[in-house]
Amino acid sequence: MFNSYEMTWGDAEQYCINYDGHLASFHNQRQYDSIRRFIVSATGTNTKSWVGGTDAGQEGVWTWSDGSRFSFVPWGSGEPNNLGGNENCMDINLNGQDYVNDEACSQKNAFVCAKAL
Ligand SMILES: [Ca+2]
Ligand SMILES: [Ca+2]
Repeated sequence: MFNSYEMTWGDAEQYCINYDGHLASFHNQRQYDSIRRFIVSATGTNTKSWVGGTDAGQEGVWTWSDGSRFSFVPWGSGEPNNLGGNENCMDINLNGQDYVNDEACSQKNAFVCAKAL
């Protein structure tokens, strides 16, 4: 499910939980590509969106909010850079590009939820 209403990462995750899901995770290129295609189909463009990655628990240790194992992530060049010591949440499509970034969790973005199967 794509939601274009912009929320902080925490509010977005809570929104997804209210619909029996979590922010989306991906574990290989195919899943990553399919999330990006889904965003394009929903918005007509590569809208910057939260997904479920976070290192808020321990800096540099990334986890998925759905509890799945953290493995494949095609980070953008130089990411994650924890800019300002305060980037603990993952978004994709930075500047409309194929780019995975760590971002300040307080930023408000559109987001993608995925329902647990
Ligand atoms: Ca961080
Ligand atoms: Ca970053």
